[in-house]
Amino acid sequence: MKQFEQKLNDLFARHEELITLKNEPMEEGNGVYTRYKNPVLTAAHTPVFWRYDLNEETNPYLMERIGMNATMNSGAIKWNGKYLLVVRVEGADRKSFFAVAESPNGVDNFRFWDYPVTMPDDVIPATNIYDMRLTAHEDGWIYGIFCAERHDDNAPAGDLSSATATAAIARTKDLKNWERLPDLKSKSQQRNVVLHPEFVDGKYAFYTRPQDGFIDAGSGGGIGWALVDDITNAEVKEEKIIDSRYYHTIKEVKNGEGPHPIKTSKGWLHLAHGVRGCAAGLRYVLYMYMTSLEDPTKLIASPAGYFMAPEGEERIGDVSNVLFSNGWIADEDGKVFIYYASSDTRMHVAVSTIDKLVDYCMNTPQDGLTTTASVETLKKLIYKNLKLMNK
Ligand code: BGC
Ligand code: BMA
Repeated sequence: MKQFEQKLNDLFARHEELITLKNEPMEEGNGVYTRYKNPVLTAAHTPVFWRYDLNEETNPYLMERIGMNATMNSGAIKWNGKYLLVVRVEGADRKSFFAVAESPNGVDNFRFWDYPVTMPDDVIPATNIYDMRLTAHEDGWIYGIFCAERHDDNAPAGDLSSATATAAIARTKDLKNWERLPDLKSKSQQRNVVLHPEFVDGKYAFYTRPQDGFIDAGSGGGIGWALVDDITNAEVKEEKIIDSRYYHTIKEVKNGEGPHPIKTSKGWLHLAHGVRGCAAGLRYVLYMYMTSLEDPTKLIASPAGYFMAPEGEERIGDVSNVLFSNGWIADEDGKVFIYYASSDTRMHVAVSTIDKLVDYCMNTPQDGLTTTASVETLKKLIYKNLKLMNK
């Protein structure tokens, strides 16, 4: 066999080995969820034919031509019996794009569809798009809400970093052909906007995240809620904060809705991210909360602290100390696949059940917001346990 052909075969064989690797649950855990051992997607999982020119005449050294940097913050949906992620793939050029990866079981064997998503532009094209939340809405469409980022042209000359964030809206029936609707109009910048799956009072309902600037949530008090009459010309008129930020918590600096909440008999189950600042930069962790079925703006459970935080290799990456999730899948049998990215670099899965997650939300003590309150909460549990242990 010619050398080029041999190298090509090796490349495909190694890739195939990587993407068909069987994933295993990790043994030790806290009982709430089970992490899986291998990341479900990394940049190396992207197809060989995205990265290499396979023609010997135009690529005699068989070198990578288009580098892929990361696979992260993915929307998720179960579709035709398959577990689909709409992945935020980031090229070596720092542009993110969406691409669908499909798995037969939700934990391994994720394979990218041949082509990335061609997302139509809004009137003012964005420079970068990322972090899609998928919602199969009761109106019959699958919506993708994502962040569209543009350079802030009001910034002083030479400032090439100031940007604006808006919530972009697109919809599809097949996850291949996307119809772009106008970006969500809002007084403030928006990131982490999510569409609620049901109509509320006959309107579309959005989880929002008002923010003063591109990075700063500032006076934006937390995760908001807004009703919208017309999805084809969506505008936030009134915004109500439903999950607030607090001093000295894991969501002191920012918080944002993850994927859309899961409907359970006890209420809407939410996964979100919380951010605090420290000497090492921003630390992103995942947390949960629940809202009422009768009034989805009413908080009914708010377990203290984080639900998941970066561990081991998860801590390290392009933006270290970050866990971020914008996708999960609740299966028919009550199992929940939580897809999360670590450090803006790779995708992982953790598995739990609706019952366990509801139990976690309802029975994890709330944050008393002071050391004194936390110690009192701890003492109550110790006292109960010691009595049980006859001590
Ligand atoms: C990045 C996002 C990040 C945002 C705020 C964007 O330019 O692409 O990953 O969340 O900035 O830091
Ligand atoms: C953002 C998010 C994510 C990202 C995180 C950390 O604000 O929207 O895109 O994972 O920062 O960089």
